[in-house]
Formats: sequence, structure tokens, C-alpha cells
Amino acid sequence: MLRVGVIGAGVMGRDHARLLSTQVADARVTAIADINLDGARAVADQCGAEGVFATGEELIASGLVDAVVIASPDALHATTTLAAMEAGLPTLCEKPLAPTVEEAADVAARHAELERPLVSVGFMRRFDPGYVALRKVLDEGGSGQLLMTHSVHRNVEAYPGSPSSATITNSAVHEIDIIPWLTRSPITEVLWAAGRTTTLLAERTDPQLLLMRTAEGVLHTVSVQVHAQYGYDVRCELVCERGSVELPNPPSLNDEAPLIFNSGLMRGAQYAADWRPRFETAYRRELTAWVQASLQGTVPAEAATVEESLRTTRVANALVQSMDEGGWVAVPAAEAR
Ligand code: ISE
Repeated sequence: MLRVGVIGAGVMGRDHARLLSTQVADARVTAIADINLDGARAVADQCGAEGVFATGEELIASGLVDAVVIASPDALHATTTLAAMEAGLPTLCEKPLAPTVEEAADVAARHAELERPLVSVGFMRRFDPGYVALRKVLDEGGSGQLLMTHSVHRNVEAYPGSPSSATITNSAVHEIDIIPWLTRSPITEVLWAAGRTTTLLAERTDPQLLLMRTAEGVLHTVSVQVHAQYGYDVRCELVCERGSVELPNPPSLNDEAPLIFNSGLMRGAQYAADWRPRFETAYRRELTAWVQASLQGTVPAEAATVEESLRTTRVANALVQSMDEGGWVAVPAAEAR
């Protein structure tokens, strides 16, 4: 049995605690940390955790946990991951590993010095049955060579107060992770563009268009809109020489067949309100693989590594540079900070 501490009792911390305590074998949530102690206590009560702490560092030092899930705000991921690594605890850090290259590179450098890997990063799309099936199509090559991909990533409402760059570092990082994973090829060059922006959001340009090129010259388009109002909508299409393959849209929620509703002279299907129901299977599989790997003293083979997540932050940074300065930006090589 793995005693898990969940750091951060916001949207994702609560959901990880729920999944770990109800749907993941061999795990028990024993402690919750959040600066909002009442919030932490409420989650602890729901999942039967005995420890409640104001900070991740206190939870890590409590002796109540064998492993931690980090779901605090993005800016705290790197410092908390470093603290967990120092305590020798297997760690699943929510994406991104860090919003800045400096912090991500620091974690990667210290992680490389450990005797065995301890940290995985929660890019859960790698566990989504749809993305897994797309990768298999490319591996098997039945549709011919990949020529281009088109992705759409839309949220109902933006987190309030975040700048335009957060659309890349917090949301589009999923595409930045999944495209090299699907194509088994690194992103080498990126371009940011936008046109008319929504009047419903003052602080961000929304939507944004990202173009990314992978090493073999394949072009990838990503349309990200974090304040799209109508539903949580994630799409991906592979354009190949002999046909195109795409994720079902809208996808089936919770493994059930999608329903098409005909009523009131309209035909329609249901969208999720956010990523939790859309990626519930992925989160469950990710946590299950992480618990089993942690019990065996290793990290799940399928999960994003610290090195891959450093690369993802480098690509995100290059896109923010393209946003600020215009034009294509080459993604710096691995050694450069
Ligand atoms: C959120 O943090 C997630 O990870 C969701 O998957 C993503 O769709 C959303 O844009 C992020 O804010």
C-alpha cells in the first residue's frame, strides 16, 4: 500500500485525491497540504486522510507519506518537486514541471544526479485511449507518412488574471508534450500568431494560433482558446498521405458511447465543462501506473520524464518569445539554458 500525500487542494488536487481514494488500487491518501487549511481539511475528510498541512514542505517532512502528487499552482511546482526529491519521495508533479526554463533545468540537473528516477510529470494525455490509438496508427504506418497535424484546445473559461503567455505555459503545454510523443520527433521551430481577440477577456489574447515544426519537417497547427464559453473541446487530426485520422469529437465521456441528442429541431452532442471528465480515464490510468511504479521503486515508462518536460518548457518559452518578438523561433538545443 502506497501512502500518498496530495499537495494542493484546488481543482486538480481534489480530483487526484478523489481518484486515488476511490479508483486506484494499492494507494491510500494519507495527507493533504494547502495554504487554505479549511480547503485541505475538507479534501482530507472526503478521502480519510489523517494529515492536514499548510505547505508541501511540512507534508513532505511529516513521515505520513511514501510518495506525493504535486497539484499546487504552476509557479510552485519546481520548488516543491525539489523538496520531494531531497526527501527521496516518488513524485507525480502536475504539468508543467515549471513555467520557466531556469527552474525546469534546475530540477532536471538535480534529478539526473539521483541514483534512480523519482519524478514523473502529469501530462495525462499520454494515457488517454484516443491519443494512444493515434500513436499506434503512426507507428503502424497504415495511413502512410504523416504530413501535418491539426489540434484544437478550448476551455470554457480562462483562469482569471493570467497573461497571454499562460495560454502557452499552462494550456498549450499539453500539445507541446503530446506532439513529439505522438510523432516520436522533437519540436525544433515555433511561430505564434493571433488576430482579432475576444472582448470577453481583458488580460489575454484569445484565441491564439501556434505553428510548430518537428525535426523531420512536419508542420503542426494548434488553435488554443481558453475562454471559449461553449464547452471543453480537445481535438487532434493526423493528416497522412493516404488519409486522415482524428479523435472522436465530441469524445465519449467516461468510456460511454457518445450520445447525439435530437430535440427541439436541433441535433447535438454533449461537451464536458472542463478536462476532468474528458480525461478521467487518462488520469485514472496515469495514477494507477504511477502508484504501481512507485511501489516497485521506479517511474512509469509511459509518463513524461523530467527531461522531456524540460524540453516542453523550452518549446513553450520559444513560443512566448515568438509572441513577444514575432517570427519563427528555433527551439534551443538541450544543453542551452
Ligand atoms: C489545465 O491546467 C489543464 O491541464 C487542462 O488540461 C487544460 O485544458 C487547461 O487549459 C489548463 O488550464
